[in-house]
Amino acid sequence: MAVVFERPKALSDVPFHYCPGCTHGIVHRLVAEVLDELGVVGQTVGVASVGCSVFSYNYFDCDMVQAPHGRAPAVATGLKRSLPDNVIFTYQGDGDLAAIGMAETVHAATRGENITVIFINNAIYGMTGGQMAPTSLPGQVTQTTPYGRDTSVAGHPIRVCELLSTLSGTALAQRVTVDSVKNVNIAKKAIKKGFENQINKRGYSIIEVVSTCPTNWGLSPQEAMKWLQDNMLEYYPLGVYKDVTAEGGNK
Ligand SMILES: Cc1ncc(C[n+]2csc(CCOP(=O)(O)OP(=O)(O)O)c2C)c(N)n1
Ligand code: SF4
Repeated sequence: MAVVFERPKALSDVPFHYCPGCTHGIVHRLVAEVLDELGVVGQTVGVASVGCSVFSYNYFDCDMVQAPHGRAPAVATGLKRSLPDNVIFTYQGDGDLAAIGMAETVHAATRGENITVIFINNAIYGMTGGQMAPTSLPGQVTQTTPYGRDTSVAGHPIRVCELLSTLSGTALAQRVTVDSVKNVNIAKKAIKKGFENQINKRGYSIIEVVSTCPTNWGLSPQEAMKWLQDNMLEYYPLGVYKDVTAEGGNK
């Protein structure tokens, strides 16, 4: 019988612990499919961060390092510089990348570190119970903004791709989501481009995936996907913010 669906080789045979409706699992699969297609699993080192995806080191069947507290880009820098022929990626949430890890992120990008960054923006701190993240939307109710995020007190959400696209060392800054088959396919292409950039030594690539956290948003999986579509995509428009391979360089 023809095989129509199977687990990517780059994923271990370990069940995910993610909540129902959480998009971490979809993105894990896309990264694994890309590693399989590029034939680089045996030479890849992933860097897990803090947050729900800390356990990604159990799921990706390549070498993994865990870098707490936003230091994933710094650890990835060291790995890539000492192992230039290996493929190095980080997998980071918005609390990790855009709060405690923002300095490392900006400096790795501006140095043009030749790494691939998978950035999961679910507008909240998932693992620790739903506190406000730098990416939480204006008015969004979280554990630490029970009356909604007041931008006059808590500031405005950070648009990471727009910010990093201004830096010379950034090769690719693209925002995608995984709310439909069409968008899953676009997301996979972007992730593949991010890894191909690294193989071709083009510099820092970031793929931001607008994601769900049904558990901490207090919504069902279906409601969460609709909330993402109705609220997040307006503040975080999908698209390519910088692509050095595009005609004319930047966009
Ligand atoms: C310096 C520091 N502050 C706080 C924490 C606690 N902490 C662990 S995970 C996390 C939230 C991570 O959220 P995010 O990166 O958005 O990932 P998610 O769980 O939503 O996937 C926090 C605050 C920590 N580990 N270190
Ligand atoms: S708490 Fe949120 S981010 Fe974490 S696994 Fe559950 S749905 Fe996903």
